[in-house]
Amino acid sequence: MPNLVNYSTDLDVAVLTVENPPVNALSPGVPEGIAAGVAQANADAAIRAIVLIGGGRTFIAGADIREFEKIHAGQGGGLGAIMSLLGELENSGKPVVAAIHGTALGGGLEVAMACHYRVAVASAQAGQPEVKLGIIPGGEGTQRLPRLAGVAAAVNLCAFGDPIPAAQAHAAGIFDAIVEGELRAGAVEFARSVAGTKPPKTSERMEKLGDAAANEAAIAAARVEANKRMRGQTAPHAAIDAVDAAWRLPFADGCKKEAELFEACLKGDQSKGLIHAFFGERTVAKIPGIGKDVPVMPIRSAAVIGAGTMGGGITMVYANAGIPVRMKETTQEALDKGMATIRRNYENSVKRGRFTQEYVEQRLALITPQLSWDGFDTADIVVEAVFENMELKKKIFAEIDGIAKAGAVLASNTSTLDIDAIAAATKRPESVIGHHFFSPANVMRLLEIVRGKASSDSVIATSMDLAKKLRKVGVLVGNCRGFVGNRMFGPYCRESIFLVEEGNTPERVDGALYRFGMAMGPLAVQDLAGLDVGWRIRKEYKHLEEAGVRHAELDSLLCEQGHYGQKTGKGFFVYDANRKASPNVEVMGMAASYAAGAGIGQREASDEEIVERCVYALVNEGARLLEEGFALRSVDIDIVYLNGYGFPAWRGGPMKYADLVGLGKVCAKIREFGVRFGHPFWKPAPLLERLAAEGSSFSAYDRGKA
Ligand code: 3H9
Repeated sequence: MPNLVNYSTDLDVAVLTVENPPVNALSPGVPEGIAAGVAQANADAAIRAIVLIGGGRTFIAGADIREFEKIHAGQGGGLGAIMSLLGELENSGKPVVAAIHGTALGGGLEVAMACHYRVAVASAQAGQPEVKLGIIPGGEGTQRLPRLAGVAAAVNLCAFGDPIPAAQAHAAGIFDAIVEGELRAGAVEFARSVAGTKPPKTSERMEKLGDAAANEAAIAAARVEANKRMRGQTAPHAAIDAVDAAWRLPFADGCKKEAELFEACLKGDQSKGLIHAFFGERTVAKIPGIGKDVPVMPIRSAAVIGAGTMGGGITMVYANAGIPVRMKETTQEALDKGMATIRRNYENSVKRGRFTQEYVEQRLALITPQLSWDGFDTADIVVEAVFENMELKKKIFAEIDGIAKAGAVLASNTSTLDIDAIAAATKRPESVIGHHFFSPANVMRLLEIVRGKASSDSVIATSMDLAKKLRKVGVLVGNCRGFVGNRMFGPYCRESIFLVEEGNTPERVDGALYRFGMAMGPLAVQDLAGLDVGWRIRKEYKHLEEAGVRHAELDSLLCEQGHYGQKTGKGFFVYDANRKASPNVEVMGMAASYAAGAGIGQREASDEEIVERCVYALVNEGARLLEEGFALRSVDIDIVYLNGYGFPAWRGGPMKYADLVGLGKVCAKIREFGVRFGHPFWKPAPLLERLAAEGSSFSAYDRGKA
């Protein structure tokens, strides 16, 4: 086993330094190394106290999440050494002081709480983020944390998973002291000050456990909050149950309860989905063939063309990242309107407490609204965000080509158009790339980075790096109609509309998908995006439609009557002045008369059928994208759907969900739909068919490509 814990001494204090970069996770060898260090220090008469510290950028950031993946895959992986370490630390005859910088998270905080004291630098953070991985603290954290911080603070940390800064952890009683200056020296000094005293055991502390009435109120409040903030997730409730046990049961029994709950969560599909999402978010940043040697251009200034919904949102994204940004429009009126919207958005953020007034002023100062091309010749990136029209975009790119400096990134925010055709309007197609932001751009985390056939490696690497700086999740996709997200969204929406045409109310269809976990139902999303968008595109591509194949028609019928969704107050739903939706009583009548004319049978679909038709439509198109190479890996598709389309993270994304259902079952159902509906699109994608026949999965396919 490699030596992952370094033992050194500072006179009478032993210092155990965890050296397991990048985040000092408790990988196999780390708990054993710490335990060995504690034993060595206890056996050495010259040592009077022990400091546990992390080497590099952080204290221990938790258990090694790869071990959970191994457990999920039935490939071993164990936590036994962590569990025995906790007892060995607490039972050490010589006091152990955890010295914390960076992040003490999950198992890292649990190890620190099993130590006798915790000291931290002011910039440190502490947290139990396990619920974000679909599990709960499994290293006795739900039992020790309430003993240090009280039930109310502990239940919030364990149920919602957000870390807290050192000052708050100190005030709560989790940290004993904040160290000014150098951490190691401060921790050694602290350790020396407690050497020779009886080490206090957190498990034996009772003074913070409070009274029944207050604890019950805190637990009940956390449950209400969990239902609101983490709808559909089981881990937050399991975490609440475990913390509840801490004040009701003796420590050992509480730990047993925690272990049962932890085990149940770890075995469940939600942890598989969330752990897939955790690694997925990091995997998408890795582009095969584009290594660290590819130069990344620094983006210090930006220029955006268009001050509409997208242009304004993108401008805010740059300003929020501290990058000075010019925003150009063609008329003063449009420019003023765009700036007014930006100001209003910022004001709302201040009202909601998201930003301070001072922060907003600083961001606004970074934005230069203008009608001219001034400064476009020095910008490191030019982002086009005008109306979705190819001729207009080509004209603008030809214009930018004549102005932008050599080497500048030229990005289009198109959501459907051909990047290669846009790039061909310039004499430098290698500099052109798609940056497809999702509306509202300043809120949605997804950025589809669309690679044209000429986009240079450096422009791709720069875009991926920039995404991170803009606090977006950048996913590299290929250049096909709709790219990854919207190409899949088409079949998903089609099925939702078909279901209404077959006699299911929009409330039923959206309700089933909302209960599945989608942030919004597909019909409400279409109302939000504007039904006219799809209607116009459909008219433009009418010539490509296959004769005799059923198409969703109800959205077009609504548009023909002037109902475009939220923007006109009516679509699949009716909207009041506050955009609150209620049923549109006219929809079912329209659906019935259309269906009668088109010979579409009326039948009520179960929740199961609604979910299967809509979600498997996503999966099947996803499989095609994967096979055609427009998505690099299935996990890229999942990350697109989790961050841009409100797919529930605890289901892992559409492709992971299909893996969890079993590709054999998904494929059989798609074939069954094919027989039942006779539509050519209900034909399993060849890749799906092959993987299903092999008993394989999309995740295994990804691993094969890695
Ligand atoms: C737990 O502790 C359960 C216990 O209760 C049970 C005890 C019995 N394991 O995010 P970054 C990798 S559950 C394995 O880019 P940053 C990550 O994949 C755990 N790997 O850096 C990436 O790899 P790569 C509770 C991990 O500076 C690299 O490290 N803890 C782990 O932006 C850098 O990561 C958590 O949930 C891990 N625990 O952010 C903390 N953590 O380079 C999860 C990271 O190959 N981690 N990696 O792509 C985080 O939140 C962030 O990584 C952190 C650093 C804030 C620490």
